[in-house]
Amino acid sequence: MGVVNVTPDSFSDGGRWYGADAAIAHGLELAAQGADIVDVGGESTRPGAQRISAEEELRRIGPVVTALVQAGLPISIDTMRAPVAEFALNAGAHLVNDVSGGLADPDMPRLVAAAGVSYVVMHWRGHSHDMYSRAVYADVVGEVRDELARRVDAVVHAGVDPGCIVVDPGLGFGKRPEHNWPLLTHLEQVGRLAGGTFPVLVGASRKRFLGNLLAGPDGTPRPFGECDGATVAITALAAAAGAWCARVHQVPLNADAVRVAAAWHKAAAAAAGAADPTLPVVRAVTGRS
Ligand code: PMM
Repeated sequence: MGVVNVTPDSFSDGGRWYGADAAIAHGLELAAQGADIVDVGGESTRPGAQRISAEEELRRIGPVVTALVQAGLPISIDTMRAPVAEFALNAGAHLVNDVSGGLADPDMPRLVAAAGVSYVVMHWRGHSHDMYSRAVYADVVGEVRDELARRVDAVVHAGVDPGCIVVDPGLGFGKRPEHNWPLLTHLEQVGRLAGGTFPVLVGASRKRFLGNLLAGPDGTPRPFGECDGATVAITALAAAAGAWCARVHQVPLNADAVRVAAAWHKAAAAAAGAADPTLPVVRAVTGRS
């Protein structure tokens, strides 16, 4: 999944694709580079971000979603707001990526259910302006799984087909570096919830915990744009562990990493005498494997 942030202030690429023309060109470029899905968002969720109005969010994403759908790309709309998702779905978007997992706008699960599209339900404890105040866990994997399971129950109760649900541990959202790493090493458990087993999306790309990991000798975090190698490593490890999707800013090397992981899976399964475990990379969105 390639990211198009139509925002002036996203933490790693804020402002680069802010105008509609630049954002549309970038979406087309990501698809040409191998993205199976292009994720379009108009509201920054960087730590400390204040919310923008629904009108402003629509103004940012409207022409971009419309043009990329018309170009035939599978489009995901990254929004917490039902009216924004509704616009995108009417324009032909294929997937709703809701970082609040249906908590921010109670109308969202019903809207997604009625549209019958795929729904990314991310683990989230509250809006970005004070998200770190909620980054308190005794057992991060257990608590994220319990809270995700409750959100999955709620959206299924609202009518969403469980077969359309993708879950996401929400790396960096109300989580400090020491919380992100155990989630990454337990992706299979994150997808295996009380209500069933769900595809998992991983959003590690250029996040602060990678900059911290790669800090210089004086402790200065590595700048966001220089964390793509670490992102590719996470994509390979996550895909080899069975993740369904990696949401990334820089597509070419991450697309290669996904292909390496698929070959790795296939060879491991052949050696074990099991059936070909071809990863369901885009089936839930496009009907294709
Ligand atoms: N992270 C960001 C935005 N949207 N969506 C999902 N499903 N998972 C994520 O981890 C996620 C997301 C924030 O990153 P960005 O501002 O660099 O795009």
